[in-house]
Amino acid sequence: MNSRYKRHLVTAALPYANGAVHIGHLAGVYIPADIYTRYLRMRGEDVRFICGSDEHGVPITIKAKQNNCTPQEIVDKYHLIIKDSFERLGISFDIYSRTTSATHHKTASDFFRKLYLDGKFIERESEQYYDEEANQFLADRYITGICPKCSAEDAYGDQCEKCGSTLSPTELINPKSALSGKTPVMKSTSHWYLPLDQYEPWLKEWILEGHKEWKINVYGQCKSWLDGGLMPRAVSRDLDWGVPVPVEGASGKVLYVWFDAPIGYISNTIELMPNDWERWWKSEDTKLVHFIGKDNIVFHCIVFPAMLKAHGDGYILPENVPANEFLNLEGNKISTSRNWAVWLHEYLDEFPGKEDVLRYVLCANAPETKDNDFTWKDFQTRNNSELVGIFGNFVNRAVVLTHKYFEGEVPTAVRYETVDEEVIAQIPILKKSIEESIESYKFREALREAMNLARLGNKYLTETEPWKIAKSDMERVAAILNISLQICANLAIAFEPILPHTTKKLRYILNMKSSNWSDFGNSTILIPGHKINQASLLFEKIEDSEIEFQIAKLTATKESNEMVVVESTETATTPLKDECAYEDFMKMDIRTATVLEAERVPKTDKLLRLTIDTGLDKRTIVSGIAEFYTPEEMIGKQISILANLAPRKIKGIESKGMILMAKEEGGKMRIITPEERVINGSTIS
Ligand code: B3M
Ligand code: ZN
Repeated sequence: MNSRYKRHLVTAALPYANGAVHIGHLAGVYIPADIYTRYLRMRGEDVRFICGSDEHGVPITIKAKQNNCTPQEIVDKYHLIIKDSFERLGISFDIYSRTTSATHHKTASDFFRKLYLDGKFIERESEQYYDEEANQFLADRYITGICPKCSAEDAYGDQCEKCGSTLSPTELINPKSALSGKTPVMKSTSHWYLPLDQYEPWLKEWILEGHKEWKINVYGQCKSWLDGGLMPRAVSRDLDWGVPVPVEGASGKVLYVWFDAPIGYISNTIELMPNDWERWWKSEDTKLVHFIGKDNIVFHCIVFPAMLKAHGDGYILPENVPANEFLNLEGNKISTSRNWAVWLHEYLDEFPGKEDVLRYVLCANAPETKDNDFTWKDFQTRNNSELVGIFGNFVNRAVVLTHKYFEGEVPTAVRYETVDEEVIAQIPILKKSIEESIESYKFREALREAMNLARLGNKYLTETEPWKIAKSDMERVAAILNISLQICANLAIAFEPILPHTTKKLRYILNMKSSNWSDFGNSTILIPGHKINQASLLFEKIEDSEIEFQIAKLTATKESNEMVVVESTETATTPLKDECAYEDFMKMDIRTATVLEAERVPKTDKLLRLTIDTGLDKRTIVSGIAEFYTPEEMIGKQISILANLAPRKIKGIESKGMILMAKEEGGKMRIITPEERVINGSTIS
């Protein structure tokens, strides 16, 4: 790194604490940011990696309303889930704090006050919708009505989800307050605006002239905003959740979430280094890089820099803003509200020890230049044929052969042949290419090059076939294995930023104490006579059943999204049964379980034989649902069962228990699934 910078401040977008983190967030922001940061640290650079939860904003208040709880309860819940899952995945933040912290409230408040006192804002009156029953102004999301473009019934004040149009609340036909259902009235309110138009010439110069090296998607978005002409933007809102506007007579107003959130990068740095933070934020020796998703570009490249500029006080600006595009899931847009996602915390529970597989696949498929698709099949293939088949296989062969022929000691290479020299020469070339890729934010490319090192090793072993010459020429075998082990040691360094859990294992196998980037490229990292440990598998094969389970989970999501419509149009019901004593009901042991395997019972139309996990045991149930569900659909579904029904033999198979079904008058049956996945064996009462 020949850079002019003395230190690196790396930030990753602050996730909203109104939901968990999913693979789209990871591929777009957190995995690239973590690779970049780990790489810099390995190079001995002075780095701080800053993140935290974004805990303000309307989506959080809406989620709280839906859940009948306070916004604080919502953010407390998701902050913990997010923080914990990042940690388990090995995202190496130096701090992961939150914007409800006292430090953040003070920092954001001071920031606003300085701009206010310096006369950087303009104050404007405007007419906005007000709910007279709830006594509050309505944020755009709190107003619903008929879309003026496509006539959809339930468009929001800022957007119609049906046709995708961007709207303003006054465009909605027949607007209703989402709080009371009443028709809102217009009322005047005043807000503070940051006059972005005044910063336009400066921004044009700084970005369009000064940062032509930014990624095309980032530069292009900035250019189109700047060419279109900037307008003053409101930085306050009428809301009771957020950082209060620190100005006399502004009660009931808070800072707009996009004003306070980026200040969170500063507050979290202050929390991390209370005495030293200014050196990081106010020195031209610091390189500031923001990792974000494409929907955040305008805020990080235009609004936040204008805020920093307005503040004065020597704040530095980002040197780069490597924003990614979006990741889709199995061909569909990831959606939190429709639960169309792979949630990180669920992945970590369902694939223990496979943190790096997710890191690998999401880096390999990162939507760096265009939207990309994640599929479970691709996940399996990349694991089985790349991680297991190439990387794991090579290391395993080198280590096993070293134990077989040299009792686990690195042998001496007395002489190199041409093929050896060629392989050795490749290592520093790959190193250089990995460095260039990471430093220009091309992480897929870096991963591909690191994998090429493993490919190189594999090919080398396959071509030189040391096992065949072991009888005749041990000196040659020694040279080959020495070189193979050096490649393994180089792999342990090359992959460290991308697959930190795996390289830790690999370093243990090779008995390497540390991994310094400066050793990378070297073919004498492990000295002859150095003792290595026994081989153990770096990666395990992922079976079809594991993938089927995941696909079934998604299929169930899809169905439940569609099922809502079906249910609400039907009315037929069966008559009520006679009264039942509570004690009688309590005799039934009703629980949740998950279907592990499903197959048709031969020579029947209606029966499926299911193997289920009840949390207590694995058992077989025969159920008459084959008319309604195929075996494939049932695998992975969470169901409700009567667990203590006396066992019965059905078609010669012992069935232990019964699946509870919702049965329509017409005979249609659907399984009963908990609204959210719960632990198997949870009792139902
Ligand atoms: N919470 C938006 C998002 O997660 C927002 C990022 C803030 S970064 C300062 O897309
Ligand atoms: Zn519409």
